[in-house]
Amino acid sequence: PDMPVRNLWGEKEVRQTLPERSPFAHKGTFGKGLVVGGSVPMPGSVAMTARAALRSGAGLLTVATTKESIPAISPLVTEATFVPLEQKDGFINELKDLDFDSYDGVAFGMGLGTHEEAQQLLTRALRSTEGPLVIDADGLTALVNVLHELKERSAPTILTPHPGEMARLLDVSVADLLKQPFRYVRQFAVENGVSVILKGAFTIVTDQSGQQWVTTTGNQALAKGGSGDVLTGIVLTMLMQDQPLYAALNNACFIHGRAADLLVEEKHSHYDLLATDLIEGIGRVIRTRS
Ligand code: NPW
Ligand code: AMP
Ligand code: MG
Repeated sequence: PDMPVRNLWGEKEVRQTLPERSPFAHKGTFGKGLVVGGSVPMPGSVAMTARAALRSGAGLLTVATTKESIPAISPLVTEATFVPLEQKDGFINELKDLDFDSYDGVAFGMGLGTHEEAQQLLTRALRSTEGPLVIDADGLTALVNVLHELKERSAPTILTPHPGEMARLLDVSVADLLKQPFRYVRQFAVENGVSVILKGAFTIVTDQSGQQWVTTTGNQALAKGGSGDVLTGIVLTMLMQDQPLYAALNNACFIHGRAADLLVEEKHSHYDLLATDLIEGIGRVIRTRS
């Protein structure tokens, strides 16, 4: 829209950057990821993020969520381990025992809720995470009030807003944002020292230096609850692989969108494809890198 699209991220770029895996690798090689979020009303959100992270190749994956949600989530993600957190009214209300430091990457905010405590939880995550931190969903809602914390971080921070969430961060209307998405997001990313994945029919990746790329994979089958939670899991794992940050973000968007495209070609429709089907399509994209 407001910028000529020069940096399209496609198959060629994926092949050049997504690393082959060493036959001598061990699970530590591929990253220890942490997913923080989920609640009694939204257990599926983190289940999808965690499972997508595992299907994308995370070595180890931990979910920190309310104690009460674990029985609902754990059967959906057998391979993950759990940190049970204290809850109030079904939502996480403290992160006391959580050691952010012992992970290679953290994803924060899916299904977290928009209760008063969410802001303090986010602040703790921003201050304690010394590796890459991905903030999504309700984490982005909480971020609106603590934006000043972003500049204090030395490790990469990655935001994954849909246009509604991005507009809230910018304090502009969705209509205004979508008139000039490249300009708005570039300015925000550079000013706050973050990378941003602005999701939509075309997804725009912006790194903290203001460089921008576009992925055109994906289709209207993704316009359903849960699609974004899956993307966050893929992003988390890609960030823990041996590739530059911008490649990790773009490869995640490519894999997510292409999985939806292949599933619609091969066995689903725009109507019936579910976010969980998408998770099972990740492998097909990574296997052929196309
Ligand atoms: P509308 O509705 O079109 O007027 P919210 P959320 C707007 C969890 N989930 N272009 C939209 O506008 C998430 O993880 C849990 C333009 C509305 O104003 C979160 O924790 C699931 N506008 C939580 O739910 C599965 C757009 O943004 C606002 C837009 C809330 O997340 C589902 C909506 O944003 C879900 O992922 C677009 N493309 N997209 C589970 N199974 O547990 C959205 N908007 O209020 O932050 O709500 O995104 O649904
Ligand atoms: P969220 O709103 O957080 O669940 O994220 C929705 C995900 O689905 C993002 O990755 C979007 O890019 C993707 N998506 C939604 N609608 C479309 C569409 N019409 N075409 C392509 N991708 C879409
Ligand atoms: Mg979302």
